Amino acid sequence: MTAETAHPWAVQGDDALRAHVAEELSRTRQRSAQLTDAVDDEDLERQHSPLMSPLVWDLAHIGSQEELWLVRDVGGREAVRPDIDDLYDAFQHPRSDRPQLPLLGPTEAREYVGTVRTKVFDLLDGVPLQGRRLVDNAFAFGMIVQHEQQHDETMLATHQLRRGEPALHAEPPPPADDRALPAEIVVPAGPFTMGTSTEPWALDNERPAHDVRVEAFALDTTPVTNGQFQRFIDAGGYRQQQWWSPDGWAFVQRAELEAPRFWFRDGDRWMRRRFGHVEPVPANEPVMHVSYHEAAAFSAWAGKRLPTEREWEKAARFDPSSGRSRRYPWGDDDPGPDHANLGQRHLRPAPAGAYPHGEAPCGARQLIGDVWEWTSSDFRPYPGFTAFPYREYSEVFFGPDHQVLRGGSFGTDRAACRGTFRNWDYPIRRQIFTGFRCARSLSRDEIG
Ligand code: AVJ
Ligand code: FE
Repeated sequence: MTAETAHPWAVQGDDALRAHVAEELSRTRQRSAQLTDAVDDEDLERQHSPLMSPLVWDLAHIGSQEELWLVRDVGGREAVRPDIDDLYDAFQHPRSDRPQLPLLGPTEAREYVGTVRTKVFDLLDGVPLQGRRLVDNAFAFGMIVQHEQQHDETMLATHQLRRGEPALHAEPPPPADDRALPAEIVVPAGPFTMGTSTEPWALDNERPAHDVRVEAFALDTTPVTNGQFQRFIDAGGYRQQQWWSPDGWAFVQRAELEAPRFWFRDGDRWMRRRFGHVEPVPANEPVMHVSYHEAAAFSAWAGKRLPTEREWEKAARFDPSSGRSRRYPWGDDDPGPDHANLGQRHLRPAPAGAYPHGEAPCGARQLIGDVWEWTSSDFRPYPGFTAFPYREYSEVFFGPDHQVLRGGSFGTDRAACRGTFRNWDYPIRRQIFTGFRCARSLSRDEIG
């Protein structure tokens, strides 16, 4: 029998649910507007990296998905722009080709997303939120909020790739707690409930809840820092084949890697470019912009390994006092500013050891927010998985090509992140806000 904490939807009653949807849609649109208003039209249409779409593509794609699911499907309304469905179908055109398409310009794209949103607010008043799986608990609206937030994080990654003066601004994150933390914590062996069958806006790949057994393991209390990663660089780790998998070694040779992306040397110190600022690499901040291969090589060099996805989720959700899995490391409350660094509130990860109120029962910190964390697991369906509402969200990505990322980054919104949330990417990707922490299997003596 699976054991999730009972977490009734904080929003109770039909009117409150509609109000919550409206609030989440508006809050999210403000972020999309901020990301796209921060630069001029030319910048919006330019491709800042072949890895990314022009920002103006992301903006109209956000509107296109909202039109497809909310205006047409949920609302049963007439199509707004059926002529542009193909342009904004991510499966029709690879990111690198998107600048060549006859895309909507910045003014047209803004008008389009505004028109769609007006129709959505209009239909939100009257549409039934029950009786059909797509609308139960306003799921389709939650899916569209998350979709827009995911593209906002993608646009934030485009901002990081963009050259030029800083265009975005935010307060610095909170400092590390001054109490000394142990380097690693231990999670005892035993079963726990992974995934969810109760979280209303959880996406298909997080479902259903199922019990898995996890052997005892040790996990780093915090993500690996820049200072720790620099010791690997200084020790020659990028040039020593013994730490790398065959694929990792081939990649590091071919791409001639010698440090995380956006780092460069200035005399004998490491500098980095961060949203247009050039600054010394801060030693106590979680490392980011490393590929899975670099994370795995560091772990091997440190005598450790990356956690499996199961281990990561058990550390983040399992509450030994109740035997249940919770929504977040701190419990079942929605993330607040004291729990985790999310939502682009800050434009960088907080130092390792920050967010004492976000600590998990096992003692691990910063599992949610700051940096995505590579796991050693590839992206697979849970037992009992069914694609919903479309195969192209998760199912077509299952298999050995994608590695699972957990926990969200400073650029992930709270609506698009929870203890069960699964992200994935190719193991060579470095432009995303991704770091890692190490794990270790325990020897028989340590288990006692
Ligand atoms: C879940 C972040 C891998 O951005 O590629 C966006 C989410 N799916 N539009 C991505 C997504 C369709 C997806 N990730
Ligand atoms: Fe999308």
